[in-house]
Order: sequence, then structure tokens, then C-alpha cells
Amino acid sequence: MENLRDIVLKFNINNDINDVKPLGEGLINDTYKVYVKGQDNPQYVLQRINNAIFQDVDMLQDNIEKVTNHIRMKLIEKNETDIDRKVLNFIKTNEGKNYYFDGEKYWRLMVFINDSYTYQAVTPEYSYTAGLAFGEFQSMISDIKENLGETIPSFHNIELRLNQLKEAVEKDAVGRVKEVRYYLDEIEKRAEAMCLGEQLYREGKLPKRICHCDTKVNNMLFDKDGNVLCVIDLDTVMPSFIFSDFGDFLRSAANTGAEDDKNLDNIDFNMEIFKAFTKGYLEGTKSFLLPVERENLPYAAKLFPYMQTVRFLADYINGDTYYKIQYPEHNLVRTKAQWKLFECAEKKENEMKEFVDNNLNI
Ligand code: GN1
Ligand code: MG
Repeated sequence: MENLRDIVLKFNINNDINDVKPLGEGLINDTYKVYVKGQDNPQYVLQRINNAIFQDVDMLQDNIEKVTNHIRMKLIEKNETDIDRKVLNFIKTNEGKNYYFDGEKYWRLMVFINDSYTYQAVTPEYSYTAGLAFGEFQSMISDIKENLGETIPSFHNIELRLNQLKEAVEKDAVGRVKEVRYYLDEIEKRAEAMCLGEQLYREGKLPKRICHCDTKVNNMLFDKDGNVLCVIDLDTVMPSFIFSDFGDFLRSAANTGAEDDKNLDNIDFNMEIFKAFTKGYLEGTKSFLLPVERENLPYAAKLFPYMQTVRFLADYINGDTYYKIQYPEHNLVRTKAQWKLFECAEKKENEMKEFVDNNLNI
């Protein structure tokens, strides 16, 4: 990977590079691990930013810089130890910029956090620490003074996502609408109820706060004992409802199957994970969460499988222009799997409500 090495050398590091190899399973950016010579030297993570999706790279990188600086400051104030493993550390280019543009593609480099682990699935115990960690993450950035831009405008706005689905159906670019009628109808039946968050916002009852907006399980680094080190993949850090971080974590963590499971029998919504995560989250957010936010956490747990179904389905109908796919039907398989998860969450809504009500005073 000769040219990847050249790209790494545009950044301000003094090490000899041994190798650059693909890392992780993100659906949007391309990620590589950079191996350097010498045992004590830090290793790095190189990322090609998908600028078809993140069109304002300056805004994107500025958001990330503001958030990581703010968190670093908070960790210092709290006298935390091992701070370099608890917040991402980005390397500037030799010109002092927070990304490198090679004339065609955009790149960024960060220090690889040693002895860290990512998971595709978690136990209830890990879910509890994850809940606490996302709660604390939101809490640490709840008082950030600088404005952050919306790197993808209205990213988690379900009304916009439903409109995008409608547009996709009207165009029917590759003739796939006829095979997905069932899902379109089921989505439509719940559309009004699922737009509750946007409605509460319009009525002035629900605030936007700075959220992570991509809190999948695999966007969290754990140490070897199962403590959360930090939250990664900060591209979508932006103003949103707190439902985003709560709901998207459970969408991945409480799913007993895979996001793209072909066997729908594998999929269920795991209430043990829900309870453990919710407990941690309520603890981590107790200093700022409003009653309207707390009470609607079960809605958030339903909203994210619903929204992800809408997004995967729209991409399938559009002919797979957004998400990376591994085979032609991949987005349809993802749609079905997310819908199954949604239905399972829907059935458990009352149980979720009861649990939240009983834990309001944590
Ligand atoms: C994308 O890049 P990755 O895989 O972390 C997507 C999320 C989706 C997720 C579905 C910018 O995240 O919103 O929930 O795939 N990110 C963007 O797995 O669209
Ligand atoms: Mg990711």
C-alpha cells in the first residue's frame, strides 16, 4: 500500500512506517491501521473521509476538534489518569491542518489507542458501563460553548428520512418498489406516531443537545476489563435529541442477531441489555436529563430500528447509493432484519416504560 504510506507522511509524525492495513467494519469511511517501527512508538489510525456523505470536511473536522478539546479539558479538570486513552488524539498535517486533501480524497490521522477492544455484541454488564459512558459523554459536552454544525443536515430527523423514502418510491430508480410494498405499508402505518420527537421539538417541549449520533456498540473502545475507554467515530457529533444516542446503541446492542442477519429467527430485542444500559444511562445523565427526555426513552428504543429500516429501504430502492454493500440484496436483508428488530421492540414497549418509570430516581 505504497500510496497510503505517502499519505501518512503528510502528517506530523516522526516514525518510520512498517505497514498500513485495513481496520474495522464501518459502512461509510475507509479505515486503516498504521504500524510504525519501534515498540514504544504510537501506532495510528488513518481514515479516508467519505466526502460524498460529509460534504463540508472543514466543518466536520472543526466539530471533531472542538469536541475532543472540550472532553480533554473536562478529563483534566476531573483529574482523570490515562487521558490519552480516554479521548481521541488527532495529528495535524505538516501544514498544521486537521485533515489532508490529496487533490481527490480527504484524509485524517489519529493515534491508535493501545490495548483497546471493540465488540459487535455486549453482555448486560458491558451495557451498563456503556450506558454510563454515553451518558457521561453527553454530560461532558452538554456545556460546550462553541457552535457545532450539522455535518449531515437533519441527520436523525425521521420526518426527513420518511420524505426521502417517499421520494425514492416516486422515482423507483431501479424498479425495486414492487417487491417491498409490505414494508412500505407497515412503515406508513406507524409514521405519525414515530414523528413524536420532531413534534415535541416544534412545540418547544424537547431540546436539542450535542449528541454522538452513531452510538453503535462498535463505536466504543473498551479496555481489557470491560471499562469503556472512549467513544470513537465522531463524524456525526452534532445537535440532536438525546434519543439518538440512547436509541442507536440499543439498536445494535439489544439485537440478539446481526444488523444484516439473514435468519430473522436470530433477531429479538434483549430486555436484559435494555435494562442494564438504561440504568447506566440514567445514572450518567442525571445531572441534566429532563423528564420529557427520560419518559420517552422507550420511544427512542423503537425509533432507531424504525429509522434504520427507513434508511436501508430507501437506499435499496435508490439502487444502493449510500451504504457499502457486500452483495446485491444486502440493503433488503438489512431492511428486513431492522424491521424484525423494530417489531420486537414494539412488543416490549410497555415493559420498557415500566422499567424506566421504576428507575426515574436513580
Ligand atoms: C453508518 O459508518 P458507520 O458504519 O459507523 C451510518 C449510521 C448508521 C449505520 C448503520 C454517517 O455508520 O448512521 O446507523 O451505518 N453513518 C452515517 O450500521 O450515515
Ligand atoms: Mg463506525
